[in-house]
Amino acid sequence: MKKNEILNYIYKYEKIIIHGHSRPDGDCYGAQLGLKNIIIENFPNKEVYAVGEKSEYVDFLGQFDEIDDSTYKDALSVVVDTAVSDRISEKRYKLGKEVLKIDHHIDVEEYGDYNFVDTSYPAASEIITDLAVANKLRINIKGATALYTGIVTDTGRFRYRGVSGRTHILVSHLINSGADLEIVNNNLGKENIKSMKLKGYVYSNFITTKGGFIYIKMNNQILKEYGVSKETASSMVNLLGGLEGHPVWALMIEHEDQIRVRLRSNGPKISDVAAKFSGGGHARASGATLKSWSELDKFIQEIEKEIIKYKSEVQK
Ligand SMILES: [Mn+2]
Repeated sequence: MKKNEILNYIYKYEKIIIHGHSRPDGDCYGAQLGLKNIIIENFPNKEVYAVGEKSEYVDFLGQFDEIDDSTYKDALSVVVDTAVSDRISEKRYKLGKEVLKIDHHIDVEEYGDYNFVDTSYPAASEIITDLAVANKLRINIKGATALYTGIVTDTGRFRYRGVSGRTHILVSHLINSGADLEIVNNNLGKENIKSMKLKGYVYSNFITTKGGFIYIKMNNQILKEYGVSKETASSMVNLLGGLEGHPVWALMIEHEDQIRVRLRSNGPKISDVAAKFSGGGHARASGATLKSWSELDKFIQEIEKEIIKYKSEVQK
């Protein structure tokens, strides 16, 4: 589906319900609440809701709506920032008359009746912003602040590949529309004593391998001791990025019956390894799952192979 067709479905429906993924991040909130506010601002006669799980981290952008099953009657279900249907946080999206997927992750499942996927966008929020700007739709302050937050968080504050001239042009529209940079910066940069102490733990207990992989293991006991949620702990993965000679890093959290791995890289492609371990994602930012710690050695071997491959390619 072409980008300029997306809005036709929004035009067609009087009721639109916007969904995201479970354990939502800044981009998920940004794209959902950004789109919701664009619809409110430009189509005041339409009914629009954003639904899903709450995230403390980006709760400052606004709250999700509570709706009954009956609300889905004749509604368009939009799903943003979610590659696979398993990850859609509100399973009732299926109750909508039709489903429209808008995403920037590698296209592995066309779960929508209409699917727009473009991996050249570093954030789903950038797609939504582009839609608004290209179609001359107004973006209110709430919407602009949400979309700006989505782009800032998914690009690691404009540092990752994928950030382009387009990103900055669209962000300039968001700033001109009143995006509150200070509120975003203050909220994203909030530090509490628990997470600051946990950073100390990460910096003192990481493990490095000969092959250039660096990781930290966390279990329930550690999370309890530091009084942080799995979500907060997971957000620390990038503390391990940038160590000289270690282009791949990970944060591993023990869950009841599995270990969830957040995997990052500043060179080697890691998404294939992630896919071998029940995960996937972007070439340099992926997630994986280990059934138990006994799989860790195998996992490390696979990562180290990718590092070797990358080093030999770079030398060419
Ligand atoms: Mn995203």
